[in-house]
Amino acid sequence: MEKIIRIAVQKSGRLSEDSLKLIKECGIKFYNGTGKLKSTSTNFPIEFLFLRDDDIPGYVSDGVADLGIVGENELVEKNKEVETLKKLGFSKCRLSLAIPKGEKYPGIDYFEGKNIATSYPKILGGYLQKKNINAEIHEISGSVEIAPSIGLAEGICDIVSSGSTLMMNGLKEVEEIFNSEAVLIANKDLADWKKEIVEKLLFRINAVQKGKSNKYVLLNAPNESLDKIISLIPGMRSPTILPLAQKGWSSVHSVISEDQFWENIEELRTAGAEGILVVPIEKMVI
Ligand code: PRT
Ligand code: ZN
Repeated sequence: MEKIIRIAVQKSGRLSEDSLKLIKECGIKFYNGTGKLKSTSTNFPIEFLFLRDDDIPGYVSDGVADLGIVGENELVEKNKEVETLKKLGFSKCRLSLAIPKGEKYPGIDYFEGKNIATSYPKILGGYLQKKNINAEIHEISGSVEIAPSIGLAEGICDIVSSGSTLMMNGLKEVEEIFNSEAVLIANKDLADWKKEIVEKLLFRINAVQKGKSNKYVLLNAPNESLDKIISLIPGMRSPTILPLAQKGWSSVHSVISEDQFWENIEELRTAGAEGILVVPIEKMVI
């Protein structure tokens, strides 16, 4: 038998594009024709299953797929036994309670004895129990936002990203109950040879993620301020210093996290840095 692992990714929806982008950035090539439900990589021992996101936690816990990429909201709601290997940083959203805009909201007690429509009965049920609120959970599978206006429920609990869907439906967000992003999940009983392939994949994902959160910085500086500048952008081991054609000046090359770059930019300029270039990094292995 050929030794390949299987990963379940969403076929089409909010997770698909970023999931496949991450895999491509890891240098993994595959054919993804429309309507295809399965595909094998041509340069990495991995096979893709394209599924509805609702089915991904179950396929991974049953071992039909070894890995999966799914939103934490779906994972927790489905309550399947899997291992979460890594947060992937995309498809960020929150699960929130919302009520009609015109209603006064005194606090979570508002929901006592009320009807709440949601596609996430488990997460909502757990939250209400923790808050000691007795409410009726009305499970529906879609278009949750219209439930109050058609008299189906007094409030809703749904995924919010920008908030514009709530606004368009005359609702306001009153409690954030769960934060979610895409995660890489794995079956709990992977064979050792599968774990080795998963490790290789994780190594690549880490290199891509590190690269994304860091930038390559090049700048020119007068030699007398080099010590100060090196202390501001110390880089991985230490920065590269190259002499400029103009005497008394050097070019400094280093790596810095994007956040730190913005924090240090003023100090760099005060120290005499000029001609500062910030360049994206594709992959980073330290
Ligand atoms: O067909 P399949 O079952 O695979 O897909 P799906 O329709 O169930 O899910 P899909 O593709 O809509 O979302 C997949 C995952 O993306 C979700 O499980 C979340 O983890 C994540 N995600 C991120 C979102 C959103 N952002 C999001 N905005 N999922 C849904 N929404 C919807 C939300 O339901 C609401 O209708 O967008 C609306 C709110 O968006 P805003 O920007 O108006 O607030
Ligand atoms: Zn779904």
